[in-house]
Parts: sequence; C-alpha cells; structure tokens
Amino acid sequence: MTGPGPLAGARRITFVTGAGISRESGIPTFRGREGLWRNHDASKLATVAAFERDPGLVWEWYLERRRGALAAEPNAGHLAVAAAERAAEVRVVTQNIDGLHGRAGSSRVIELHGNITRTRCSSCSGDWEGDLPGMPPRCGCGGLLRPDVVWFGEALGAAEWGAAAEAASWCDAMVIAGTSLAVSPANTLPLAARRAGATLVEVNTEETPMSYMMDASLRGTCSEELPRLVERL
Ligand code: BJW
Ligand code: ZN
Repeated sequence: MTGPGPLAGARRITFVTGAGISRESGIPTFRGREGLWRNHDASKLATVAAFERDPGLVWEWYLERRRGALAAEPNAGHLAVAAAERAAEVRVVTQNIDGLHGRAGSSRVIELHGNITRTRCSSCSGDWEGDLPGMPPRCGCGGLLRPDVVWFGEALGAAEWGAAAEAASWCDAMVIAGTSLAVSPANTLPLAARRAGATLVEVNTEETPMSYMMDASLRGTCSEELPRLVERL
C-alpha cells in the first residue's frame, strides 16, 4: 500500500500491547478459546486467590509458560515496533510478561504486569536468582516464592504505572495492538491519550470494546499490520 498511513507525521508514538502480539511467536492468549490450560481458565489462574489455594498448580503453569517464553522468538510485529524507533520517538507499554519486545530491540519498554523470567519472595519481596528450591518453592525467610508478575487484585508497580500514564499523555499517536482491553488499569491508557489529543490506532483480529473510539482500526494480525503501519510512518 502507498500513501500516508494512519501514523503519518507522528513524532512521538506509544505502543500499548497485549497477548495478541505474541500469539504468532507461539504464546497463547488469555481469553477466548485459547485461554485454557489443562481445563483451567487462564484468567482465573492469574490471581492471588489461585496461588493461595494451590501454589504448586500455579507454579506448574508458570514454569511451562516460562520455558515457552524463553524458547519463543520475537515476530514481525515485535520487530516492527522496534523499527519504529528509526522514524519517531517511541515508548512501549506492554501487558505481556514474555520479554519479547526487549529481545526485538525496543529500547524503552514498560512491563506493566511484570516479567515471567523473574522470581521473588511473597513475604520479604527479595529477588530470587537461580534454581527453585522444591515445589512449591520457599525463600530463606520461609515465605513462598512466586513469579514476579502482577495478578488480579494486585497493584501495578508504581514506577511502571507512572511511566505508562506519562507515555499516554506524552504521545501524539498511540497504537493499541493485540489486547482485548478487558483489564484495568491498562485499558485506561487509550482514554488518557485521547484526552491529551493523540491519534488512536488499533491493531486486532477482532473488534474490542474501544474500537468505536479509534481513528483507525486495522483488522488483522500484528505480524501483518504492524510492519505495514510502521513502513508508512
Ligand atoms: C490478536 C492476535 C493477533 C489474538 N494479532 N490481535 C472486580 C474484581 C476484582 C478486580 C477487578 C474487578 N473489576 C475490575 C478489577 C480490576 C482488575 C481487572 O481489570 N479485572 C477485569 C478482568 C474485570 N485489574 C486488576 O486487578 C489490576 N490491578 C488493579 O487494578 O489494582 C488496583 C489498584 C490500582 C492502583 C493502586 C492500587 C490498586 C491488575 C491486573 C493484572 C492482570 N494480570 C494478568 C496476568 C499477568 C501475569 C501472567 O501473564 O500470567 O495480565 S491477567 C492477563 O490479562 C494478563 C494480561 O496482560 C492481561 C490482559 O490481557 P490481554 O493482553 O489483553 O490478552 P487477551 O487474551 O485478553 O486478548 C488478546 C487480544 O489479542 C484479543 O483481543 C484478540 O482478538 C487479539 N489477538 N491474536 C492481533 N495475531
Ligand atoms: Zn523471603
């Protein structure tokens, strides 16, 4: 395609990404048909309550996903987001915990929901490096070790949330890619960007609850649509 794209002229771009952008790297999404793991609803396993009820089960799920994330490679969608830095100032706010934006070369990535490769103690908050001692694993202080991610009902990291809110009001265009926008507070970022006058562009295979407020809705996969979008910057 030729001619100006929906991002033409944008100097400051914030990407807000979700599980859909990593789908084509082989990482399943949370909701819909795919969000099932051994008959458990993924969005119900990502909770404090599930961890308290059965830490071994929740750890099993995370260890499987940790291996999956480490074995996965960034796809054309992640690479396009990284390439946008050649044409504009870019911030990436991701709900994903797989680290693929950083591995694709994006230099400013805000990981709103943590990172699956890290482990920390649920009591003393200390970071844990190396092998897990037993299952469920315990810290030297006696507390349960847990993946360093944000579950439902938990507050996002204050630094991460502050940086994300700033990136939303700072940008002149926001690209919202591969997220159902079902989860708050991440789903308030497009509203903040709109309030500050930014152009909103959505990339999703399906309609979302915020499609109606987008300046452009690109109905397709991230690996097809993001390279096209960034090419025409
Ligand atoms: C493609 C594609 C392709 C597919 N190309 N597109 C009632 C009770 C309790 C809590 C609440 C409540 N009501 C509201 C809340 C708050 C709650 C919340 O939002 N709940 C809603 C579900 C109702 N939020 C929280 O609890 C958050 N904390 C909070 O609000 O604290 C309050 C507070 C604030 C400030 C100070 C103090 C306190 C925390 C939310 C944490 C979310 N955690 C998870 C797990 C992370 C770890 C892990 O990965 O295991 O984050 S849940 C899960 O959902 C994960 C994701 O990051 C997040 C978002 O999902 P995402 O990325 O949008 O994925 P999907 O699967 O939903 O969508 C994929 C999309 O891609 C679809 O649209 C597809 O169409 C599309 N797609 N392939 C393009 N190839
Ligand atoms: Zn501890």
